[in-house]
Parts: sequence; C-alpha cells; structure tokens
Amino acid sequence: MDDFLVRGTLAEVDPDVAELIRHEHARQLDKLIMIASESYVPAAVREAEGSVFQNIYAEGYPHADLHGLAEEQILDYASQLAFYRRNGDRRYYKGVEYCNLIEALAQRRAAEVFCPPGMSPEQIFVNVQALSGAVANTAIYEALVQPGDTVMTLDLLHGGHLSHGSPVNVTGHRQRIVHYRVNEETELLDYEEIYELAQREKPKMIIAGYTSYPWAPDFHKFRAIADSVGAYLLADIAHTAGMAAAGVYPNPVGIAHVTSFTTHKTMMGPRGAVIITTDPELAKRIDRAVFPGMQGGPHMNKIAGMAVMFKLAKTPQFKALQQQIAKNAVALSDGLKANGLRVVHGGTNTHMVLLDCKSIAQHNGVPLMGNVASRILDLMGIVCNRNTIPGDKDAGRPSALRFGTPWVTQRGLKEADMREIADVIALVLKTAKPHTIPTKKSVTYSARVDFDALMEGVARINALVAKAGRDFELPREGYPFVWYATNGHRAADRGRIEVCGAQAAAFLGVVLGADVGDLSDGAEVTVLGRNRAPLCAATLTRIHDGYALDVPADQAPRVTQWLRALSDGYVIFDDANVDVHIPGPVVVK
Ligand code: DSN
Repeated sequence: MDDFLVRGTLAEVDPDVAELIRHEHARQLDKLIMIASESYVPAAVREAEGSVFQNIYAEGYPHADLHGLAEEQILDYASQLAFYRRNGDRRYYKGVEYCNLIEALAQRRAAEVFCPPGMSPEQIFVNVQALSGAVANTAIYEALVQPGDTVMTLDLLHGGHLSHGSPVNVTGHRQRIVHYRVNEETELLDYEEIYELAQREKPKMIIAGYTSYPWAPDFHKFRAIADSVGAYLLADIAHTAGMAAAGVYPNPVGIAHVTSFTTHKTMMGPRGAVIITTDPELAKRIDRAVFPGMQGGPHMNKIAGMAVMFKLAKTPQFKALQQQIAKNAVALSDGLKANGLRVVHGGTNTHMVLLDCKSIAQHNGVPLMGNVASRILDLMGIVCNRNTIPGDKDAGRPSALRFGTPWVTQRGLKEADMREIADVIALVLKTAKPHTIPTKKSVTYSARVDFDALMEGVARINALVAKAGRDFELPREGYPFVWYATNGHRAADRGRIEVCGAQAAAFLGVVLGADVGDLSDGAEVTVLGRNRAPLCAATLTRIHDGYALDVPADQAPRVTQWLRALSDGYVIFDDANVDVHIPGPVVVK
C-alpha cells in the first residue's frame, strides 16, 4: 500500500542526528556529570517519552471521576472505556480515552508517593501538565496572588530561582517581590529574620525551596510564618523532590499550601513539572492557571514518562539511591573541606555542594572565579556549573561552583569516590593562577593551571569514569570521548602529531618559538614546554591543512596532550606572564 508513513530507524532515516546523539551519549557517560539539576533518566522512562502518546492533543483534564481511584481501578480498561463511551470527558478532543488513563495513573502514583502520614492519596490533588518548573511556578502565582501583591522569596544570589521573582523573569514583573537572605555570618536561613521581614512586608505568598541553597528548609517554621501574616506558602522542591519522595528530605505536602517540583532532577523523570495541593479549591485554581492559563495541550508522552518515574520512585532501590545521593554530597563537602577549600553555607544535607572559588586561588590580586573554574573542571572530566553565592554582586559574575551528586550516585559511585573527586578538584584548582582579560567594557576573569596537575586530574577522573556504571556500551572508535585521550598511538619509531586549522601557523610560532613560514619541510624544531624550556625535539612537515610534527613515539602522547592543553588555553605556559596570548584554537590529531 502507498502511504506516507516514514518507517526506518533513526540511524537509517537521519544518520547525522543519530551520530550526534551518540556523541552526546558518550559525553554523558565518559565524564562525571555533577550538575545538581540533572540526572540520568532511565531508559524505561525515555521509552515512554518516545511513545505514540507524543501524537495526541488532549487540552483539558481527565474526567473528575478518575480522581481518587486506585491504580487497579484506573487500569480496569473494560469499565473505564464503558464509562468514557457513555459519559465522554472534559477534554476538547476526542480520542483521549487512554490519555485520561495515563494522566490519572501519573496523578495517582504521584499522590501515593507524596502522601504524608495521616492523609490518603484521595486527599492529594496533582497537576502533571506544567511543561517546566518555571511554568508551574508562574501558574501558581496566577492562581494564588494578584498583580501588585507582595511575594517573599530567597534572593537569587543567595540560592533562589529565577521564577522566585527575579526582575528578569515574568514572576518579577507583576507582583512586588521582597527577598529574604541568608544570615551574613552563618550563611544559613535565619527564621527570626524571615519572620520579622514577613511582619514588615506582609506578603501574600512566601516561597521556600531553592536551587542553590544546600540545606533543607524547615517547612513547619515557614508555614507558621506564612500563617502569621495570612500568606500562602509555596514549597518549591524542584531540586529535591526525589529526596522528599524517598524520605531523605522533608516532604512539604500537607504543610505548604502548594508544592511544586520538576520531574527531571532528583526525580529522574521527563522534563516537566508537578504541582500538588491538598486544598480542592486551590487545586481548581491551579488547574485553570496551568490550562488554559499558561498552556494549551499537555505533552502526553511526558506524562507517560512521569507515570513510569513515579512507579520507580516507590521502589526500595529509589530510596536507597536518594539516601546515597545525600551521603555522597556530605562526603564531597567533607572532602573539599579536608583539602582546605571553603564550602559555602557550611556544608549540605541535600544533593548539592557549593564551593567558593575565590578562596582557592588568587594571583596578583585576581581571584579564581566560577566560570573559569567550571571550564577547567570540564576539561578534566567533571561537569558542574558556576553559581552565585552570598557576597556576589552580579549574577553574571559568580564566584562559586555548584556540584550535585545525583548522576554520579546513579552510576554507583560512593563516599570514597567523592573524596577522590574532592581531592582531584583541590589538586587542580589550587595550582590556578587567575588573570584578567580586557574586554570592550571591562575585563573577564580567567585562569591557568599546572599542566601536570591537570593531566593527573584527567587520569584520576578517567579511572572513576571507568569504574562508574554505564547503561550500555557505545562503540569507542571515532568518538573523542576524553579531550586529552591519546589512545591510538601505536608503537613506532616516530609519533606523528598533526596541528591543523587556520591558527596552526600562529600557534606553532609561539609553541615552537620559531616562525614556521621560515622553515622548510623536514626542519628540526623544538616543542617548548613550561617557561619555554625544551620539551621535545621534532621535525616539521607541511600537510594539507596544517603541519605535522614527528616526535619520538614514546613522547608523542604527552606532547599531544600539551599541545591540546595549550590550544584550549588553561595551562600555564609562562609563569612570568601567565596571560601570554597563545593563538588558537588548533586541532591536534
Ligand atoms: N536551572 C535549574 C538549575 O540548574 O537549578 C533550575 O531550574
């Protein structure tokens, strides 16, 4: 039959996209991902997300009669379909009989996971349609407060979120935002200060829950403060929902008026968000604010993924994982402290650790800053993000790093491994010599580190990566998994290193200390090391897109790494002139 259905696997239909996905997958498995807001979503969840539920429009909500049903009742197809045929449903589109069941299943499982002692899942109202945490929070503002009302949230620079009323976010535009801050000395939430601020400012809503504050808030204290001024309490547990589900972090459901969370962080599910309340009237307002207030059709494939995620969240393995995530974060924090580094807010009882980079290294009065530190760790194989901390004045110039332990814990790493990660971070960042680079308007902060320390860091992180679990093996050939990897050098008399790209001649001009334009093929040259000391003898040959350096085979791996590191720009070439410009980038093969 002639049709226009596109059959075939991704590799057959679009090998380029398939290849790009393999590269991304390799990156995720060949580095240690320590982004606190990320996790490795199980294949079963991704399978549900890639399912034919993707094809469906289902504006509206499941029939109200599905609320409060147990799983077996929701999945009693004969009864549910008979009900649907006779009564229809609340949605605008037909063809949603299975959408209703998958959404009701996700809601029921969420209600069971977050049901506090003394309540039953029927008393929990769950919206699973918000497409992201920011959308969920914006809908909650719509449902709970009026334009011009005061909303009280933690300052973004101290650990709050964009959707907690940042001036650059829509949530900062319609309400009057008042920020509480951490105590200057302890760097901890100070409930007396928060109480006093609430008395003065009379907020209509208070938000507790954070993106870069590593301690669990006391939701009971927050509720008491909210009650004292007649405010709603919103618990935003976007980061910590998985830990709350597992009892490793306080569950605010039943304490806060409304709880929101994203489903792709410690929950390890699809990218999306959930809003929970125990108040049926608020539930109606929230549902209306999400749809039709903020969105049209829900992403039913993600809701299918959420149903799987909530099933996993009920397992003992999930609980054990969340417990280990918390233990690993404490071990990382203790390890950094043991190396003399300053852990911001004094430690952690969540999945997250903040490291003050300013305290690690200074050079000529220039401090190490978060952005360059995160770039250096990425080169080494640890992926994290720059982050503001108390004392920072500008969200664009953060002085800290934020680490999270969900992903590395999923891959089986434990406390001793966290100590090793802390030791390697300290080893490398302590060698940093920060410097500034002038820009049109001011300067950017950069830094260079010791090459040998960086390579030792690369080797030690590679060892942890080799130990860490992978969900499947990827073909190794052709993937530049580790940027400084030099495998492929076989025993030979000479090792050939190719330096290619538009900047190759200028790069070699500095690295060889000679103008390559003046050299003929076969010229004897010297690759310069730190402080321009001779590192290795080589012969130079022009090739079609650059130059080849033939060096003794046993020295080729190290020279390759050195040239790559110089091209990347974060290793010290000249101690007397740390910020010496080395042209690049070049491709070193
Ligand atoms: N951007 C997320 C985070 O990294 O914390 C929050 O939305």
